[in-house]
Amino acid sequence: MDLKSYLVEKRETIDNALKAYFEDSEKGPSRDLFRAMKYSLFAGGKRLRPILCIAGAEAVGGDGGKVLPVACALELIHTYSLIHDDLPLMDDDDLRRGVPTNHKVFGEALALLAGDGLLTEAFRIMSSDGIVQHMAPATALQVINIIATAAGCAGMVAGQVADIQSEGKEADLELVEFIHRHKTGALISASVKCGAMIGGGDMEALSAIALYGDNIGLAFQISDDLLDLEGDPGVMGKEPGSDQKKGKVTYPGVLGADEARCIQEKLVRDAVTALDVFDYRADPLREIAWYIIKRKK
Ligand code: GRG
Repeated sequence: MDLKSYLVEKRETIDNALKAYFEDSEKGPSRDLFRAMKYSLFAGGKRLRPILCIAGAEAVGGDGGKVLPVACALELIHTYSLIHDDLPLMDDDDLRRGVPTNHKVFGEALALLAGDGLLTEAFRIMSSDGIVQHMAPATALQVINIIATAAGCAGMVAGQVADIQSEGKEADLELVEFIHRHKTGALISASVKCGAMIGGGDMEALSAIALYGDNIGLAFQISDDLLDLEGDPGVMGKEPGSDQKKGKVTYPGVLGADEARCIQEKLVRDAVTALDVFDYRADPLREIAWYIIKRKK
């Protein structure tokens, strides 16, 4: 399969769906808030999480179109996390996705609130009437629960706290794995899992997808560590070396780059093996797993 055209096609579908949620949003008294939300949402993200959600549904023979509201909600949650992560009180970054970070353009208060708005809007979308046209109410509830768990204090928020608290400290493999699985892996894994649930996957399919998701989630953050060490700033849209400057706990920092690459490759191999229970419809998931190793941004 041609992964590049698959990603382009899905990205366009997701972008159109996202735009529809924000139509006319800049006309009312909250226009500045919506401008700030849209600034980061449409700043050129890869849309990895929503694409994984769609590909998860397709892998189990489901209709990728039915997951679109949840796929969009995942991108809203991801974008909120980036805006907050870039704030001076957290990572204090000036550039994201190749453009000035949200607070650099809109100020800290509006950036904070734009993140809050995106997070809350995600849960509004996932709990709105339209969602049960695509899935049973019990499935919708389960999906919302999985995503809230992955994004909240048992997932991404916990990982972010551990990441901040361990800055500049000695770390071991257990700590770096905790940070990476929670900060980044949890939402990635939930994306593909929820897609497969909405797509109607049975227990065997869902446990295979869960294993795939957990492995690629961690592998993705290891690529991020490696890119920060040796990536091309022109392609990444930000300067490398920031992890080291901030004393971040990373896989290459704990194990060295070669060992980190070995672990990453094993994670991806195991992820792809977990997909053996599926036919060609899981090919996009297989290709995405290999892309995680090869990605340049
Ligand atoms: C603020 C609660 C809270 C959490 C923040 C996601 C996160 C937790 C911090 C971001 C720090 C960071 C750069 C982590 C590396 C992995 C990662 C999430 C990279 C960005 O995701 P991509 O590559 O971004 O999917 P795009 O821009 O393509 O959407």
